[in-house]
Amino acid sequence: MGSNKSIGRKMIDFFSGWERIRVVLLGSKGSGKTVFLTSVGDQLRHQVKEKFLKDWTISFDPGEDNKVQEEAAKSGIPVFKFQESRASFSNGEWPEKTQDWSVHTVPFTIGKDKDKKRILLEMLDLPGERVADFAMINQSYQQWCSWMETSFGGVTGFSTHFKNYLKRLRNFGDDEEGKEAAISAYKDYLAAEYVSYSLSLTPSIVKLGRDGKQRSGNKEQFRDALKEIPVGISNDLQFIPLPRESFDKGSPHYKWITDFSKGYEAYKKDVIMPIVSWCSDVNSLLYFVNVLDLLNRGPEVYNSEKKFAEEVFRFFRHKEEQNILLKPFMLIKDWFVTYVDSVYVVATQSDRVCDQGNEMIGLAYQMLKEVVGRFELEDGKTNFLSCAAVDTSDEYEDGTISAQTKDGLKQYKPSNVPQEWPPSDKWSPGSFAWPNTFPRIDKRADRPPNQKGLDAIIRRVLSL
Ligand SMILES: Nc1nc2c(ncn2[C@@H]2O[C@H](COP(=O)(O)OP(=O)(O)O)[C@@H](O)[C@H]2O)c(=O)[nH]1
Ligand SMILES: [Mg+2]
Repeated sequence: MGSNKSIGRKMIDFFSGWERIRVVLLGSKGSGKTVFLTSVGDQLRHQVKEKFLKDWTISFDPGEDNKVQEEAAKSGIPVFKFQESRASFSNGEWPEKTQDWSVHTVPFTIGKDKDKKRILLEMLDLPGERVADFAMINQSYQQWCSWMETSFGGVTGFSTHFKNYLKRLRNFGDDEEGKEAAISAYKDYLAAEYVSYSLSLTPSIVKLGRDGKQRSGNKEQFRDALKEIPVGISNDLQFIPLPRESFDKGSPHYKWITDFSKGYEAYKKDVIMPIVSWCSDVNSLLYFVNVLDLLNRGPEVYNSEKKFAEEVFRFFRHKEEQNILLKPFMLIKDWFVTYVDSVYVVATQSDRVCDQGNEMIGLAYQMLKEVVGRFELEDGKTNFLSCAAVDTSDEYEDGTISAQTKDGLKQYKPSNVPQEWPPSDKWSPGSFAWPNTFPRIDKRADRPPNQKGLDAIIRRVLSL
């Protein structure tokens, strides 16, 4: 087994008796992170040797697991509700979206001949939207404001909504009423931006809540809900971005800065730092793409997700670039960067099509090869893969599959996955359609669901 850990981490591992491996699962809502987390947890807890890591023996000790889960709960990061999620598989359902970000820790021993290791696999389920707040790392309120303005407003920024918001701010007086109006204008902006995938939807708490519970509905419903939702951790600790000119002592909004800074710092400390410090020492980044869903939804959603992925990846860098001598300078240049040592892109839900995993990988590759290429990782530290974390279908030689759909058990021929993303003028939403399928009902709790491709992913993650 390979290892590429920092000396500090090696020491911690040595004293705790565990080799800790950290993974961030990143992807937009519905890309399959929760299902993956549940299935992997189950495969490791109840290894079926012919089907999962067959040249290795995995043993799992429930008593030890209890201790580990108790420890994890103390960290302040939500603990993944494994049992609940796993139980939904048994009932032929998908896990509910009640908790959208959490850490799943699985302790196990893996061995081959005399080579045995106690591994603590820690996987963070991170909704892409939360990454919007990563720009706050190592930035003061003033620096963050200026970053927001440059990225989304001003001459260079790409959000007309943000430019609009900055313009509206000028109309508001410097009193309490003016401040309320400014916060409300920012909420209008958030609602306008809500429909697009954008890192400008920050603080992400407005959309994800504190523990990742997604607010849904259309733009109007979202704006309506925002009436009750503070922009920050509480009504007294709200903050909104202000343009650079507000930081001049003579500016009318200068006196809001003290309060907004306070709200900003509290938000950073409470909501963002626990996640970011968790992410500061990550082995692998797994980026999930729901290729089939993107094909179904058409070019507009594809483009916005692609751009979103590009923005999100800017917050991650390859660990080896972290040169200690250069670090003081890097802090200025890359204030908000998280380091990883391998990046894998995973095209999910391959069981919904028949034997077309390679086509799915091809599409994910076309979409993300440039962003992933920027990491300049060596061979083996980056890959494009596909999986069906829960394989819901049986495949037949004539290219048909049979699976449980919302209309019951159906045998059908799924559409072909194209070799390339279609050109925009020939691709409208709905030109492809793959039915949603459901897990097969199986009440046995000691047998993990069938899967495809998890083996290859986990071998890389564990450096087997
Ligand atoms: N057929 C199939 N559907 C899946 C699979 N993984 C996820 N899905 C579907 O995608 C939905 C969203 O998955 P989830 O893991 O909750 O996505 P998340 O938002 O990224 O955590 C599920 O409710 C399923 O409908 C899979 O392996 N096979
Ligand atoms: Mg989820």
